[in-house]
Parts: sequence; structure tokens; C-alpha cells
Amino acid sequence: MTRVVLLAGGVGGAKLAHGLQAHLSGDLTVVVNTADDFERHGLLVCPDHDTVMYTLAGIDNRDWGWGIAGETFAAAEMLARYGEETWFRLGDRDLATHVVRTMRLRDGERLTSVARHLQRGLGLGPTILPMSDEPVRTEVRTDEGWLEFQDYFVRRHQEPTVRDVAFRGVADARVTDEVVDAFARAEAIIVAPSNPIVSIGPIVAVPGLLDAIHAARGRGVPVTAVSGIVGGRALKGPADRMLASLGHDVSALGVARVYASWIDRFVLDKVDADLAAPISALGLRAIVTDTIMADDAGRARLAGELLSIPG
Ligand code: FO1
Repeated sequence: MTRVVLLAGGVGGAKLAHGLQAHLSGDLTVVVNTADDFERHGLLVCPDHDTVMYTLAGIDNRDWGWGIAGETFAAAEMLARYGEETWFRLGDRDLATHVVRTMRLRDGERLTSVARHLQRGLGLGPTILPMSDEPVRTEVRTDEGWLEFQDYFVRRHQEPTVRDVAFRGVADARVTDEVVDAFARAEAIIVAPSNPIVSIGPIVAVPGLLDAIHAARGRGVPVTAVSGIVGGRALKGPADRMLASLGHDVSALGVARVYASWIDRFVLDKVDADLAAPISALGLRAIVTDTIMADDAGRARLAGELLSIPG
């Protein structure tokens, strides 16, 4: 069975991880973005990790793309009564994840070790690895000044125009031994159709991570990226507007350009077939297919195609 490392952010990453799990289970390692992580009510919330974890555990809320299915919000109601801000909706079951995580971190455990503990609790087959154990936090510069990521994404509903992006703390972060080992053992590396700027961007900005990818590529391990932009639009989230306001082409070609220096193949949707030639001109192998993961079957289909790209 092919040992695969998937680079993933939130919703798009979770769907492809779920599709790959149908083929791989234990041979799948997901390296997740932690720059969306967020302190809330004294607890550390790791949205991209938790979305992937809940999805692989089969308990994710499919309507929202985050949180746990059948969730209740009794604690949030009580927090509001005490005057706490609850615009970042934390469900009762979800809170248990953040309580255990925060408790263990406070006792000195590394984020990677805590993540593995939570995953074992949910009986996960695949491994989800934070991109680093040190904190990295995305901030976006808008006409209202710099905003923390969740402030922009949730409280402001992604409405402000993003003029610049920063990954606070990334210079002091470093790739973990577990991530280096996963890339050293990988037989294929896949980049999920996540936001190239604020989901995949922070991951490859962690010192040492791109070195690990280049080392794998030097051993002939192919790096295959899937476009999160289809027909000029992001399937979910602000990636299209963000690419535009940061001066990128809002297309599969624009995404391919962002990744071109460290990937080998680029998978784009059929509606963008005309972009295969300019993407090939970047020195990448362009692969045109149906990249829409509308349901479980679609997730497993796309994952199966990615695992069987010849050469
Ligand atoms: N997104 C929202 O739009 N509204 C929320 O209230 C919200 C709460 C939330 C709680 C836990 C969690 O893991 C994710 C949550 N998200 C919410 C999604 C989150 O902002 C995004 O999933 C990522 O940060 C972007 O990938």
C-alpha cells in the first residue's frame, strides 16, 4: 500500500483526507495547518486539525464543514449569560476536545503528542500531524488594519479585503521530527485543494518543511497538488477573493504558479481544461479530471485517481 502524506487545511483538506482514508487508512499521514489555531475561553482550538480528525472519525458536521454532527450548545448559552463572546461557536462535544488539549499542553505535552492522544481516543487509523509544535498564527492586513485569522474569517465573515498576510511566529517554529519522518517514508505527497495562501501557505512556510519535501522529491517521490479553484471560484471559503486581492490569477493557473517551485504535478478540473497548456508550460504535469468531491463516492474516486497517476 502506498504511504501517502497529505498537506491539508480545513474543509477541502478534510474531504480529500476522507477519500484517501477509504484507500489507505494507516498508510495515510495528514500534515495540517495550525495557523488558524485560536485561543477561546482559555482553551486552544485547532480548527484545521479538528475538522480533519472529526471527518476521518466520521463524526463531522457535514452541513457546516466544521464541528461535530448533532452538536449541542448548552455551554455556549451559559458562557453568553456570563457575558462571554460566543461568535466563535464552540459546541459541547467540541469543547471536550479543547479541554483535553489545553490540559495536556499546560502539563507540558507537545501539540503533536496531544493530537495523537485525541486521534487515538476517536479510533483514527490515519495519523494527523500539526505542521509544527510551536504556535504560528495567521493575521491578515485589511483596510481596518491587521486582523487575527478567526476574527477575519468568522466574526467579520471574510468580508474585509485582504491586502497582506502574515504568519506570526513562523520564523521561530520548526518542522517536527514526526513530520520529517513522515516525508522520509512517503511514497507520494499530495497537496489538498485547500486555500493556497492561508491553509497550504503556512505549512510550507515552517522552516525545514520544504526541505523535507525537496528531499523526498530527490528520491523520486512525486508531489501532486489539487486545485482548490474551479472555474475561477473557490468551492468554499475566501480563497478566490484572497488570491485576487493579493495579485494572483484567480484560476487553477494562479494556484499552480503559487506551488510551481515545489510540486511536480497539478490536478485541475475539467472546466479549466484550457489551462492545462499554460500549467504544463510551468514545467508541471497537468492532469485534467473531475475534482469536485460532492459526496463520499466522489471523495474516494478523486483519491483513487490521485493514487493511480502513472509515472
Ligand atoms: N466557522 C464559522 O464560520 N463560524 C463558527 O462559529 C466556527 C466555529 C468553529 C469552532 C471550532 C472549529 O474547529 C471551527 C470553527 N469554525 C467556525 C470554522 C473555522 O473558522 C474554519 O474551519 C477554519 O479556521 C478555516 O479553515
